Amino acid sequence: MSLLEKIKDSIIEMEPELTVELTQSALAEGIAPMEIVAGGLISGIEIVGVKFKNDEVFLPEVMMSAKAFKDGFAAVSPKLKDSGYEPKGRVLISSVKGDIHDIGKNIVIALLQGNGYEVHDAGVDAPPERFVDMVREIKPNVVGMSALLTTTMAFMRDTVSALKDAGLRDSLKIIVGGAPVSADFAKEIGADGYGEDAGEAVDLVKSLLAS
Ligand code: B1M
Repeated sequence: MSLLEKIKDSIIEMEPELTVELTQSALAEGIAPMEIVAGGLISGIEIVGVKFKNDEVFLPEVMMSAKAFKDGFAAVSPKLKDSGYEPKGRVLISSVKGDIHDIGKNIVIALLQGNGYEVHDAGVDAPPERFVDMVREIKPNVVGMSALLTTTMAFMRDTVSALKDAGLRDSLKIIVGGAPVSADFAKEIGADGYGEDAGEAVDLVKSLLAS
């Protein structure tokens, strides 16, 4: 089995330490960083994404696989920058103010990274001002907000308003997601789209950046 296949399997098998070890071995062997990402890490997390959608694996497995992807990606990403790799777009994502749920958001991040996007994670409990500051600094093409509580959904609206007030709204697309959020709510607050799950979030980013 090739090293890339081993990396892919280590993600499916939820073995973050092994993923990092194998990624480092692949770099030491001179395999191109983008090949490691595309042929190893992405191949693995994509399979996990499909299995999750089909109810063949469940949350604890996805979280461990997402960690394996994230750790492997962190090991290779400095080399990617050196190799002139161009991401498909830049995404800033966070759980909104008052909300510390981040499991779903982290899966969205892993799949976006797996699909070639540069993702900046603003963490959890991010007030509108943090989004504004980070948008100024990072200049993302897309801002993503996640909320798991009906009480924190309101901060999505406030964040959209804060981005408008700061004159930044027209420079980017806004997507929202999380269990209590809906497509109607997204429309109501002036977001550009709603993703029901991590796979939909990736499709949404792809289509918004293509339009
Ligand atoms: Co909390 N919690 N929780 N919780 N928690 C819920 C959400 C709840 C539904 C449980 C319940 O009562 N049945 C309920 C919310 C009720 C409501 O308002 N509707 C709830 C509550 C009330 C609370 C507290 C208030 C409890 C308390 O302290 N009294 C408190 C609030 C803390 C806070 O945020 N301020 C709280 C705390 C916690 C823990 C810390 C214990 C823990 C979070 C750990 C963590 O995230 N690091 C936790 C958990 C784990 C849950 C449940 C059990 C699971 C959430 C989860 O991770 N789901 C949840 C009940 C449930 O959902 N069954 C619950 C799995 C995850 C993969 O799905 O996050 O939906 P999800 O993400 C999906 C999609 O929604 C979508 O893609 C993801 C992957 O497919 N998606 C996006 C998510 N973000 C997206 C963004 C996008 C696009 C798609 O674009 C940007």
